[in-house]
Amino acid sequence: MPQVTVTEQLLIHQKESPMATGRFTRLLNELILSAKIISREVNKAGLVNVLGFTGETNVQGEKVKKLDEFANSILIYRMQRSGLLCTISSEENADLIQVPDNFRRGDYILIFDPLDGSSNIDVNVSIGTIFSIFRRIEEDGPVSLDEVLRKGSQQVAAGYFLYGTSTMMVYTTGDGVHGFTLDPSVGEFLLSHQNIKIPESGKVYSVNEGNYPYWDEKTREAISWFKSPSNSRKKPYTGRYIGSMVSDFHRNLIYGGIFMYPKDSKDSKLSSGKLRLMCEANPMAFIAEQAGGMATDGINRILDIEPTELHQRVPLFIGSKNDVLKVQEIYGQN
Ligand code: AHM
Ligand code: MG
Repeated sequence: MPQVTVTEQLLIHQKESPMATGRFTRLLNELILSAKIISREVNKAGLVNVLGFTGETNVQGEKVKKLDEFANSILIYRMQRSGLLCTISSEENADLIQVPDNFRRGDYILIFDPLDGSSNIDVNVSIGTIFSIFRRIEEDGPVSLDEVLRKGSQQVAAGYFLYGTSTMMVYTTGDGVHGFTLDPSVGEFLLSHQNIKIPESGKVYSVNEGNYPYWDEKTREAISWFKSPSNSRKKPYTGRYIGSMVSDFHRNLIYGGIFMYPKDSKDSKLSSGKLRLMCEANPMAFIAEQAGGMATDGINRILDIEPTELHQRVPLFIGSKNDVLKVQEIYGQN
């Protein structure tokens, strides 16, 4: 059977798009190369001295793991030199990362979470890299924060790399969702999941139920619905929670289901949810919608939220359409 590499797929897509210049394809190829390097390090993490904390604290007040730092620096290093970006934003950096004057600037904006689910690194559980790409509106000049704070519906591409039992890349450019699996023997991502569609209703709910005491009544009601034998399935959903959004989302994307990270009152800093709108919720929401699913904060479509801060947090309900609609219905009731 002929096997299509991700680069071939991107080139085919590029030929079909009259606006395409090849720069976008090169940008994705730079991301792919970075992910291959990260994947290699993740795979040997237990063998060399890359596990554990660096001793530093990142912008979110979390301890930085060594692999996070490695993934972040690889992505920044390659992307700054790509000549394709005008600015970069990482979950690990407080401010925008500018392209130094001695490198060429392009017209794309890249936002990423270098290693999502990092609390799982030391225990050999799947983690991932998430990316979101916008095109610059202004023609030239320095990039302001306002140019970056845009609704997710304006993304031109989004995706993730999942470092699991295999390394996978799943992405969308607004023309469906495609999945590729890294064949380590040839070092290429090969098309393994063409035009992924999420089932309309799922059988799985994914949420950190340890937060139950900190949820409001509506949230408790919504989650209880999935566990109830009298829900629309007439039997409780199966609970699956890895604690690594890329992995939880990916499973639900393929099998159907809903991933939830509601707001809670556990920590006042996280009172509007834990996950970040721009580097986590937006790219996943773009993929979910392109696969026929939905993503909301309980009330609003994620992709319609106007960000006011780079590291803004948001409640997230994402996955199969009917499951997300159910949550919206419960939040919408008086
Ligand atoms: P991170 O980007 O610091 O890894 O945090 C995001 C992760 C998600 O992958 C996951 O869904 C969530 O945090 C898990 O949080 P919790 O441990 O509170 O359930
Ligand atoms: Mg993250």
